[in-house]
Amino acid sequence: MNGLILVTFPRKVKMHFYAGLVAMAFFAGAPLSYAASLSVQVTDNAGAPVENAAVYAELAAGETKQKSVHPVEVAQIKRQFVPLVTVIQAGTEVSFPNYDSVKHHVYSFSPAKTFDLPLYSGKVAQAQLFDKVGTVVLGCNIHDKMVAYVQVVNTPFFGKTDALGKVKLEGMPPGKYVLKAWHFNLPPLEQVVSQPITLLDADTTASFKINVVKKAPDVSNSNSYSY
Ligand SMILES: [Cu+2]
Repeated sequence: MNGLILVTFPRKVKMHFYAGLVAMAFFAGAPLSYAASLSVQVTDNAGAPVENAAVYAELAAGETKQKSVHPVEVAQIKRQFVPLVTVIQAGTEVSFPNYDSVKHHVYSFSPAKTFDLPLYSGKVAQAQLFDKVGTVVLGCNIHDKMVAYVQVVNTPFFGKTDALGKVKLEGMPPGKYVLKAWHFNLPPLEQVVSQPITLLDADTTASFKINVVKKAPDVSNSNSYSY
């Protein structure tokens, strides 16, 4: 209803009304159709940007009804999983197409999703439904160095940081959230860090400084087979 009123105001006037109406609607608990965004910066303790952090905002009041469960792919290219990190909402199907000439055998022992796709080529492996929240670590039985991560979250508002440690979550209704960040190089018992955040307008920013342990780049290939 408020949205219909807003479109009739000139832009500058609209901005002032917008903030007020958003706050009113937010505190009245009215359904909202506004789309705010949240820009998040993730750095390590030294201030360096952290890439491939999963960042997601859960509504503080509980589960959102919105869904973002478009099927995604974790491919195998040149004996690596691509991408290294995937963030999805619970209920998403993930397929594992193999673009290599060698076969792969993709598996996970993680409680959030345990599965096994015996040796295959091409796109024949059946898509898997990821319906539980948690971290899923993917491996390949043939190539020990292959690893990838799927962070399954309980919200449609998610993303992962780029090389500058930045990510923008969009299409969010104003409200109270718990903003979370996950990274595979965080110590095992603190892999998810969180902070409360309130979205009242379109330009909210937040930052995380996380305690990642940088692993040395692994250039050795001695454990992988050549078939
Ligand atoms: Cu493999």
